[in-house]
Amino acid sequence: MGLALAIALPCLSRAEFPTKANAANLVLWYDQPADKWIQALPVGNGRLGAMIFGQPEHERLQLNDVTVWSGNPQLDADRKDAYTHLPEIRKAIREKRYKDAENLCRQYFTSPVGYPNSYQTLGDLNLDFTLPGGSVSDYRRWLDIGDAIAGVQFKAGSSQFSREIFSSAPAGAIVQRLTSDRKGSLSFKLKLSRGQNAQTKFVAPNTLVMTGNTGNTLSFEVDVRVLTKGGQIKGDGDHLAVDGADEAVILLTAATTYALDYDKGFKGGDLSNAGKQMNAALSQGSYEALRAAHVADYTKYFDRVHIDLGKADTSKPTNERLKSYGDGNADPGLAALFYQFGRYLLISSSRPNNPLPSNSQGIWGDGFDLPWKCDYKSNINYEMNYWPAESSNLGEMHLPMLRMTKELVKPGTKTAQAYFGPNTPGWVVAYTTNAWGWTSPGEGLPWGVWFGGSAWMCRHLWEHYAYSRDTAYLRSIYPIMKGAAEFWLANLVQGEDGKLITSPSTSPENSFTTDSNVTSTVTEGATMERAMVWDLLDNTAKAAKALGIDPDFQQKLTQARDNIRPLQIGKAGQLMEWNGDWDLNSHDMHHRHVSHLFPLFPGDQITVTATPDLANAAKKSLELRGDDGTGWSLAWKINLWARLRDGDHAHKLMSNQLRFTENTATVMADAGGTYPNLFDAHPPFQIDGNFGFVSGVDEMLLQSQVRYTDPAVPNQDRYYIDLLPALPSAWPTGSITGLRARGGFTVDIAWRNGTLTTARISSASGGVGKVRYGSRGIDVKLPPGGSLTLNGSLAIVAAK
Ligand code: FUC
Repeated sequence: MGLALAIALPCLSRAEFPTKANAANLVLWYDQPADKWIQALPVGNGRLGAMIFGQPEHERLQLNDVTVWSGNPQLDADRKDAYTHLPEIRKAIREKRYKDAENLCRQYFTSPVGYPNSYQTLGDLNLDFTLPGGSVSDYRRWLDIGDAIAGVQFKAGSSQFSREIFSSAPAGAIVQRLTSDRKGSLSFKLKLSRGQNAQTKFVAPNTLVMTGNTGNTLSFEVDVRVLTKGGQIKGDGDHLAVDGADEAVILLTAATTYALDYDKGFKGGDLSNAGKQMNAALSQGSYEALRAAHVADYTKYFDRVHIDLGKADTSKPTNERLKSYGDGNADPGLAALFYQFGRYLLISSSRPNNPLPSNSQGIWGDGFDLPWKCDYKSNINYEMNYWPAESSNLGEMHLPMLRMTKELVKPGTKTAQAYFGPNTPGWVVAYTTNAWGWTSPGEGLPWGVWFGGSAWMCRHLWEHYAYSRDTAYLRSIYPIMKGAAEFWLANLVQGEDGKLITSPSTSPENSFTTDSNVTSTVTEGATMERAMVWDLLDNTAKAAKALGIDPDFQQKLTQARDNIRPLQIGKAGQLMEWNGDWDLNSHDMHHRHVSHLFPLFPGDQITVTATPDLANAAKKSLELRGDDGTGWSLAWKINLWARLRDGDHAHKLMSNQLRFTENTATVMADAGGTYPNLFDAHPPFQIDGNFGFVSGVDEMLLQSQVRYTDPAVPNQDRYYIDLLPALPSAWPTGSITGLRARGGFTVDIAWRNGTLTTARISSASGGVGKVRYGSRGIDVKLPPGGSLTLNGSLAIVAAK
């Protein structure tokens, strides 16, 4: 309290932040304040976030905390006797009475309770300034993703005003500094509020404290403290006022009672942490110290990857630049900025110790009932958030998701037994989850009845090992994978051809029409579920092998995997989505979900080298789906075209995703794009598209999913490292450093005129793999800390 922050005044012009080679292309900037939320700029420390509007007179920071969810745990969301209806559902499907099967599923295989709980806003911090007379001029606001600091600068009358804002992970606080070039000219009223269930009180001499709750389970506290140089602070009721200060620093901390702990009813967080964190932030001694600690903490992650895709038109405000990209003006730098912005968003919404993972809006959501509850939709959206975590060198940001998966085992065991029988082993997650450990199906069709969530989440558990080679980690999560696999080993059924399939089965949110013109959503053996179970059994077997354990179980896994009905090619040459060749009968050929292409990406069952016929079929399916979609759908297609090694087609999808839009209505098809603040538009805002884009760029420049067996160590999974597998002609010259490849590698790549010039492969842990480029290849075996530099012909030019 009363700490005098020594505030030196670094000039806030862009030239002051030359920390990176292409520093100017790491800045989102605008010459107007934000009027709408989709124009405001996000900061976040993983848990605590703000959207900054940058209004000169009436500034608003819309606040979020990743744990602020409405309602209470819904521990009894399963239909207890659902399993007793499983035989009749399966029978109806086998007898091809698909409408009956759908009705039975709706009646008996959904959840009997509603799904009302939503992620919510934490509130608003409003600053109402008394500005000197005269008009506002020379306005600029920005977000520098190179150091994760936002700023606002303008003149009012003849005085210059500046603001710097960041959300610091080491301090656990949002920090804001206000300065002016004229002494005593900072006067403002500060208000901390929330539209529901909260009260604010002034605590003398300089603090506001807001407390409240979102229901019976979760309470929160937000503390705001103002430190000034010069001037006076007065408080009154629920606000405080600063009069005539030279400078001000505003610190904001928050805490909630939430804990990711199913056994404790998701309680255990301590509200006193808000005050403790405030004291810890104050003990840093100065604004500069807080800022330096924040920048050091953030850049240790962000600076791992640098990307240069060519010309970057940084002269225009970002919203204009985005519009002009859509006009066809070549600005590959915008794709590079959008790529790095996605990495920024992941670091800012999913720090390693986050109490919850990044949700469908990351941590940024304004409202009390957010779109689709802003939850963790496991039929694509949740996983897409984490597609770039490993490949773009942010493996630690994956951890909140991996911890959440562990926490779903107990409720998922209940769901497995309720729907598949009391003796069913293992655990399962259906179409979504949330902060309260939801694992049940939904209350309706077509989204609700789909049981692929656990398999897809386990792919992420495995991938963290595939990239990190951390065997102790693998040992710790293996039982979770094993449980998910045991569930499916017990619940696969034999199809008419004797092959293993799932039943009932859906292809997320899509419907089929049979040749006899019956339209339904429920069948058996839909391609995606078969592919996801294949993937789960395959990854679990690889995990057991790598750990050298469970030989009998390994055999069971691989036997069942090899007995799953193979992927099928239909009459149009497409990869069949259903258990019948019905794709061409569809009433919605361009459906946004491309679920049956899971085995191409993110799965690895289809590769252009090992299964070229299936890859061609996947290509046909993609063509049938078309090049439009919702934001995340476009992003998925970028990754799929990259896996098909068609860089130009992937780039076309990127351009579609980088379409300027301000549409925030819910549109289910073909309106995907990008908002002025570079948030992805489903529409409405959904962050999955931002993350899917990052992964798409990674897949265009580097792939490492194709496996080979090393006869010397057959138990170890080994990978080809494919350089520039889908380089588009729009990026003739460029470089990327710091990408990660499976097998424990870090890869730097440079190219010129569309051709590889240099690649540097290094490995902290030591690693063995095969590097490929075009028709050339080279075996790589690196000791811990070793590296190899190759030229464009893959000849070794340096080794360490
Ligand atoms: C699934 C998708 C929708 C949306 C929602 C959050 O239901 O089909 O397009 O992304 O999740």
